[in-house]
Amino acid sequence: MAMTGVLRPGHAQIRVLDLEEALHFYRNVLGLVETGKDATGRHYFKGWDERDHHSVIIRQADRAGIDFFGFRVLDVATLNQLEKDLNAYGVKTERIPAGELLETGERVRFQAPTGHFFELYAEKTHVGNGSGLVNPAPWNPKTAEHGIAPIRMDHCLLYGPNIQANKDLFTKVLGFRVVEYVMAPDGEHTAAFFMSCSHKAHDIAFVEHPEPGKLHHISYRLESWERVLRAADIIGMNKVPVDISPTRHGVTRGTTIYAWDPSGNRFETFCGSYEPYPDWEPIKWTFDEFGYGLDHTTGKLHESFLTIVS
Ligand code: M3P
Ligand code: FE
Repeated sequence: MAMTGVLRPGHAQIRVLDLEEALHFYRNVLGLVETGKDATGRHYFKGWDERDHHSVIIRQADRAGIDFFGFRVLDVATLNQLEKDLNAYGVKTERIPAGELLETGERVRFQAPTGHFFELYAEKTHVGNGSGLVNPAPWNPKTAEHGIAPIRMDHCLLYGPNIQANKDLFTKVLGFRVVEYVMAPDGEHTAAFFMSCSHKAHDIAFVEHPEPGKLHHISYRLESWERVLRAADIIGMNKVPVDISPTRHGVTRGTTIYAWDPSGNRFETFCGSYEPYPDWEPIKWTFDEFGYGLDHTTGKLHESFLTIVS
């Protein structure tokens, strides 16, 4: 399938309460690769198999949560066109100059109806995964074995009001499609949308929630279920607070763990899922079976998962 327009999740800027504690966690427990620090004190990270300069930025602040989530688009012409399309749809945009984030080109920022800030950008320095582009080794023990060591930042799940309007914006203007959705208990409204701009089961998901702009989780992809269980060992060895221990989701069929960084930002380590084609019909979950959508082993509607956000 051709991939044009919005290509993929590119970066998330996360607020942390104690920078030193967060640095230890992101470097050594989650095991991201640190790629830079800027003049404002922000630290930059990537998963070991990512090729762009960074995908996770952390910033010290007095409350946890997410500042913005960025998507890489095909090229500068696409960026300019998508900005025009957003404006024509009635969404105001702001240009953030190139270099404001290290090694990143100009960004187009907008606020979605759920209150979250999103950015589109076309350029970020390609730093590679350390194995080069000629006869590469499959993995590098320095980066792929240190901590949980996800291959990439994969997607996020965000909580806020008006998810139907977000779904319209992302599908009508940004080229996303709904892959799965969850009905509310009333059987009429939608409680969650899982949407893709690619071959993945989801690149972003939204859950209806009264407070705007909230982060439910940033998800990191691992290569296998064994790696998810290895992540569980590392989580236990470091006494990381856990929300849901290893299980499978019914929704999108990933195998997963949910836990919290030291500031209370939930993260997910997952693998699996499936690769939907663009012509596939979306999958619907009714609320009475949603426990199995969330945790397919127990069918349990984990209260903490449904209510705790940062
Ligand atoms: C994921 C995922 C829910 C399922 C969430 C699924 C809200 O986070 O990565 O597949 O039930
Ligand atoms: Fe997820």
